[in-house]
Amino acid sequence: MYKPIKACLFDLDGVLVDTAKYHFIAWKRLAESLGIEFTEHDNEQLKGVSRVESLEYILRKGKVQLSQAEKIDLMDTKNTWYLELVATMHPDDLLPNVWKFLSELKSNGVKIGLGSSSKNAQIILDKTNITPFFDTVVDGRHVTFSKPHPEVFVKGAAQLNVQPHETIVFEDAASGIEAALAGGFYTIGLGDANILRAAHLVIPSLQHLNYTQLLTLPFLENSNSKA
Ligand code: B16
Ligand code: MG
Repeated sequence: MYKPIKACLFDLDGVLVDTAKYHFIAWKRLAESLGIEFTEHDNEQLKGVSRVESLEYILRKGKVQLSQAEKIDLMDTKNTWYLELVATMHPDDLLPNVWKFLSELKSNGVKIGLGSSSKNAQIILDKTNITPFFDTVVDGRHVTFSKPHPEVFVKGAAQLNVQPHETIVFEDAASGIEAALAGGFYTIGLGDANILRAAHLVIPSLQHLNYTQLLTLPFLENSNSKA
């Protein structure tokens, strides 16, 4: 017997679209303007992390101390550069199989929610034409605590009127998996199994999953559940 899944909550950056590459370009430009080196490794640490905490990470790395007003200016600058890149996005920028997988969930009555740290999430959903798939969107504008706090997913489940143990969270960031586990959700990590090893299952991307497989995932067997 497999536990039925009533809802799926998706992280955005790195799960549905590859905006991490845009965050990287914009943060690197900002860090270098302050004389601070910014690497791919640094970018990995910032996945799922809020804008303000991302800036704090960079300033800590460069041992730079700034006033609150200066920090706000820098975040605005980074976001302007980031949005210039996002403005070029279109439906082809969805990661492979995303459209098909969301369509399958929708036609089988599985509720769909977004649980993203990004305050730009709605713009990206609109640019890629997937807003109509979502029964709820919870993002950086709606939460007090960022991942690894479970708030974004707990709010999403509440808005969908489902329980965490009826819901799978899809995440590409260690902080996101931690957040979902803290909220009592099933978790599928998308990406590197070393980084996401706490998840119930890790697969390379949504390209490797369809609705039929979702019904018989090993961790949904009643006897073998962490959630
Ligand atoms: P913004 P997710 C996160 O989105 C990104 O992974 C993270 O790198 C970014 O700093 C954060 O959103 C805030 O984004 O500056 O657009 O508000 O992965 O939780 O969908
Ligand atoms: Mg992400």
